[in-house]
Amino acid sequence: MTALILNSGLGSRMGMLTAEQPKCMTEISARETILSRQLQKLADNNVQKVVITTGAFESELIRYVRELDLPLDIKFVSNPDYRTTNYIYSIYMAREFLDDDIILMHGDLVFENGVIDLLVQTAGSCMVVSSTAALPQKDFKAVIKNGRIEKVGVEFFDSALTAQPLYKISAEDWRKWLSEIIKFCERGEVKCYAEKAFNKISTSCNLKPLDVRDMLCNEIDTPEDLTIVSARLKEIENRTVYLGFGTDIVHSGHIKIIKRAQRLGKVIIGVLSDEAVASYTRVPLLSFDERKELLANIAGIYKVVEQKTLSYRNNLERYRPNFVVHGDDWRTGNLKSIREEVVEVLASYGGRLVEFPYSGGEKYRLLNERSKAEFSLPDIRRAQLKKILGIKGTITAVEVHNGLTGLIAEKTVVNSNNAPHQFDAMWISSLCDSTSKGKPDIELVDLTSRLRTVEDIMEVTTKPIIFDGDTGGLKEHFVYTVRTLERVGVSMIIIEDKVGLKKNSLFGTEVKQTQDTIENFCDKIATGKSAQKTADFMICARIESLILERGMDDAITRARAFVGAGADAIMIHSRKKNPDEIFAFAELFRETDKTTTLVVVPTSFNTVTEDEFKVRGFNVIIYANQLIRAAVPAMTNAAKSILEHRRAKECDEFCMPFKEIIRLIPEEL
Ligand code: SPV
Ligand code: MG
Repeated sequence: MTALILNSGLGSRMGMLTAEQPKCMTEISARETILSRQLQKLADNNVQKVVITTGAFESELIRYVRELDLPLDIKFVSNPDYRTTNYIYSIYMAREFLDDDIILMHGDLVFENGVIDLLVQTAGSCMVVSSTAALPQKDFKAVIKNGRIEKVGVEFFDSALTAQPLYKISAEDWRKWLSEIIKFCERGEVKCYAEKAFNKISTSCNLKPLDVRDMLCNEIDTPEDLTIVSARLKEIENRTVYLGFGTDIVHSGHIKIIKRAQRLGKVIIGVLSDEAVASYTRVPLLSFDERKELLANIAGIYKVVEQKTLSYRNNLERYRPNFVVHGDDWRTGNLKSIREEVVEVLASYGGRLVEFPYSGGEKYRLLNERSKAEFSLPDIRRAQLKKILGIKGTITAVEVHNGLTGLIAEKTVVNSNNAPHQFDAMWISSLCDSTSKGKPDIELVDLTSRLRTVEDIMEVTTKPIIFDGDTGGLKEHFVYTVRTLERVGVSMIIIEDKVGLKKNSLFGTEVKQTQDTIENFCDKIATGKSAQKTADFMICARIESLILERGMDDAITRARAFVGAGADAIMIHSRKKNPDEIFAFAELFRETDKTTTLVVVPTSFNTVTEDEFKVRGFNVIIYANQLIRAAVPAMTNAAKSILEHRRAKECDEFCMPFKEIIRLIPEEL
């Protein structure tokens, strides 16, 4: 591609401004002249070859361009007869350098980035027009028929749009136009516009109108034009562009989008808070402060601000950017409703959404996969529970008992309140692990077997794991349990203050169960805490006083003692339908302890919402058995249907097609 800039003219309508230098050297801002801006825009678009025709003040022009020292290969072509000829003759003089795709522009044209970006991206030949500008009396208009430009000139008004002398012309079309220009000049027609030659051959070319509507693209002919264009440029330079950023890996695809955004205005980056990121994907590997620092240090960023929520609304209303830039991938999927809200807020004040094709190439997919894989490493996964508790305050966990339920916990996302919502962690329940093996929940399934379940789940998931450790067994055994779980990457073990043959708590006092003494259980907790090697692993003491109807005082006394012995968290359990005793416990506990993690398993008091638990001071809400309870009736019904109909057709109606199940399963581990 070669750019041809026509700079031979006198520019006499500019008065004093062109008394000692060519018009193209007129300053349009404190930093730019018409020409320096044109050349910079070409360089930005990787157009390296430039031909400049010269005439008046030729040596000043050449010296000036050399001093600009731009990464361009510039050829100067003199039109010695510039006083008596028009630019058709300058083009004729430059003809030997013009055997390429051509960008043709007049030397007094000022345009914003969007115009040249569009021009360069457009395939084939095009000329800049505006469907929103009033038709000028004396300047160029383009006559458009069947989507093609048939005539260009000042004299056409019918079927015409305002046109600007800025073209991109394919080598093929250019050859036709240039050979007509040569014919004109060689028979002495050198005082007309080059467009007169184009009009002769236009039907054999395919010159399309490129409608830039209200974007800045104007010639400067008079000092009045200069005042108007300079003011518009100032306004354009003050435009802001907003980009929301949630990722903690900044790759070349992001840099490309940032660079494109910078061409629209000053870039404000909204760095998503840790909580906002965690709400739609996973806990970020890098904290908010680290991500902010990283982005603030990318060259040319105007401002970096915090975006506290997934919703852009607050920041858009506060900063009122002219543009929001985003990859087009959010048109579908989890962020679709966020996008719709952005469009609505932008429309309320006249902002615009600019979407670039998402750089979802294989390279970036792999990068993403790799960073996700980090979460399956024991050290990283183990630390996630404390991290996410710190970020969110209150989190949820769902029961998992094998790889498949692990994948359901990992991947199930719903859209609620305009944002994606998912579980934060997984609970490996003793009840469900035993049930899935067809065994009672009485500490019969030994640790080796339970670890097999943990391993199956870990192999295919990344979310943090909370392990149901039953009573923890003998203190001497508990030490090994803690070390093993910690080593494989489990984040928290919950042990209940019972001894002897443990039965599931949901039986309450219907079965014989014995509570451990405070002293013994404190000893077990303290021994476990001193056995662990990292600061990330958590031991939670589960209090059975309410289940065994020993009263609130006993529960509170135990809670305080267990925290004193080193427990990182307290789980209070109840099997009442009514949550009153759970709420009463939380209130009493929080009177003196504001920080210890409080865990709840709302199986029987299942009407309480997560928000209410949060308000009452709970930090971990465990849905302890719902997946297996949902699966058993579904499987039983399928079995019954096959038996009743003596075939599988009827059962298929409530079966998921295997194609869909397979989608859950990762191809590689
Ligand atoms: C489990 O899920 O195994 C539990 C919680 O221990 S509960 O069944 O409610 O006792
Ligand atoms: Mg259990």
